[in-house]
Amino acid sequence: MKLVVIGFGQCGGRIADEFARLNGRARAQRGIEIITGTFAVNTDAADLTGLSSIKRDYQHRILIGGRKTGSHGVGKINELAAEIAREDGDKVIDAIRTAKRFYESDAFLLIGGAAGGTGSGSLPVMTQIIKDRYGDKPVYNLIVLPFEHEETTEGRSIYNSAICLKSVNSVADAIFLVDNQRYVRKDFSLRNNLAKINSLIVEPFYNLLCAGEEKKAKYIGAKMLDAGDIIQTLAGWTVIGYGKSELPAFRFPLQRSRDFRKKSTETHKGIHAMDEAISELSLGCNPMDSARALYLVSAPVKEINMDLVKELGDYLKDIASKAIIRNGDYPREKGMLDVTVILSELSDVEKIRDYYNKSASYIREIKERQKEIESKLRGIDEASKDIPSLL
Ligand SMILES: Nc1nc2c(ncn2[C@@H]2O[C@H](COP(=O)(O)OP(=O)(O)OP(=O)(O)O)[C@@H](O)[C@H]2O)c(=O)[nH]1
Ligand SMILES: [Mg+2]
Repeated sequence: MKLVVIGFGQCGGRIADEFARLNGRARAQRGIEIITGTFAVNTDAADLTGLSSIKRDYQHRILIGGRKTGSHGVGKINELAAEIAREDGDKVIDAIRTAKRFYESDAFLLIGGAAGGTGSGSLPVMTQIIKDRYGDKPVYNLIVLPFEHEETTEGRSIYNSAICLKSVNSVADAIFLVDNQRYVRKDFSLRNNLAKINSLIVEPFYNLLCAGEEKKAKYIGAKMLDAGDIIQTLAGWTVIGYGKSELPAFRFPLQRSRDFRKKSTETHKGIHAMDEAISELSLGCNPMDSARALYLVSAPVKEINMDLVKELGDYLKDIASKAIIRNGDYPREKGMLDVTVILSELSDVEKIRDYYNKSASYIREIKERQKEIESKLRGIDEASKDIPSLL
């Protein structure tokens, strides 16, 4: 599957930059292109300069709202970013249109952080503009949810996230939800290592996007997973996960796959990888709430057999029993067996419900505070009424 990737704001831009590197890796290791164009859009010129893999010209690093913000960002005011995106959206469309291999793209992926200003505000508006313009291609979002410490120290983080999520839900074809806090849970040192988190966020997309673009017969699986399968799977709230099992570097020739013991070891390793993929999903959710799911197993050709694929299918069916499950195998990996899982069309996501509820009380609180300020100001005005003014 080939994507057009566009990152908004600092978070979105950096993750898009990571996707540009992913495409470089696919090209160098496998001779495959998985991305037809990578762009970063920001109201902050310095953030655009800080990227490394996205092309440096103004058609790929796109500055919007320069006049309104002095090119210094919108300082968390996502309403302002939404307004700027409506005014400057054409700049982004022009850039996409001029990308050389745009016509080969299967879908768009728009990325941004929900809690900031630029990404949170411009991404929903640009999703709508791109959807109106290119009705025939799905438009997907990847939305990064804030760390816990951001939620507790800054009310605006939750409020911005709620607005962003509600807005994209009505326009995007599917929304990948990625919770920053999940990566810290795994390894606390990651809290300060955004680059590492970004590479973990992007990793599950590697085999997923490569599998359907594979040209060499020996790397095409018994059941190839292509863009059609992915597009059929993706709808609404979506999470993605990735897990792997290392394989022994060398095996004696006697241990052929016909050996039943080896087969069961492979299955065991496959289940281990899938278990990891499910427990490391990009956002915590209940798999039972998913209506569509997908898994892709990738390993050296000798390690993939139908038993393994079937066992993995049974395993996923057990925990996501209401989902239509699509699958594929990709005999490409070396030295490991990995599993990518997508759970899509989630009917409930606790975290999102939580954002909506908390924001509703935040809005009430802000209104109260505003009233209090106004009444105090009236008091001062009242006290000054007999004082002459120089103006
Ligand atoms: N995973 C990840 N999260 C990031 C990164 N940069 C920022 N964030 C998160 O994104 C949110 C802030 O959004 P930013 O992208 O910095 O904000 P922005 O869209 O540039 O908006 P303004 O700076 O307010 O104009 C916070 O929740 C951060 O934790 C990143 O590189 N990776
Ligand atoms: Mg910024």
